[in-house]
Amino acid sequence: MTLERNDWRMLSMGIGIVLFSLALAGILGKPATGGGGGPPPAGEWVLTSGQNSFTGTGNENTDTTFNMDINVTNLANVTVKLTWTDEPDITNYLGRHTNQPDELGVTAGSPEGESQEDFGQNAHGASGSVEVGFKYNVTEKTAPRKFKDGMGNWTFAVHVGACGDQTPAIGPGVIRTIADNSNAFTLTVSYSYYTFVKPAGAK
Ligand SMILES: [Ca+2]
Ligand SMILES: [Ca+2]
Repeated sequence: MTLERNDWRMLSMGIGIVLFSLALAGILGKPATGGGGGPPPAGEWVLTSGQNSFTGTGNENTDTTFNMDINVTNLANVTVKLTWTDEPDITNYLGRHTNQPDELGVTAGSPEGESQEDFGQNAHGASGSVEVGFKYNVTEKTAPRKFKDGMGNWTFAVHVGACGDQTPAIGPGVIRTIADNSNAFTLTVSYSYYTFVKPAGAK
């Protein structure tokens, strides 16, 4: 009788130990991210982004220039986007006018002297935008070579071209045209590059 009770106790204790061991293995055996149970990686090359914006107002047929340094290695791409919104239609005591579209453009020059430009018109009553982009051959695999393409001083010129005037809705000669001689704009320079990120807690 005593022996049987001890057997049951030993058996349930054994099962308990096995269950506890399995639970422990489940916790400890969880593989590190991407490690498959091996040692955790020392770090990885991650695509990181940066951005800078310029605002201004340009008169008709003038250029406004900006420049900025991009001091990172492994530059993957640079996107330069110009946006603007033409002034709203004017309605005065002489009647309603329609603000005809403006033409704006941007020229972007890389430190290596590569240049790209784009021009466009806004649709009536809507904002306009033009964009140019530069791409560089770098991936997370080649990033350890620390490419310097695109690193350095970039130049940007915003062109405000022909600005369509506020024309009267019922025809010229009856109501005078109101001149539109300028426009405000925003130039946004966005770029991405590979940077080495160590795992949390690593030295
Ligand atoms: Ca206009
Ligand atoms: Ca305008």
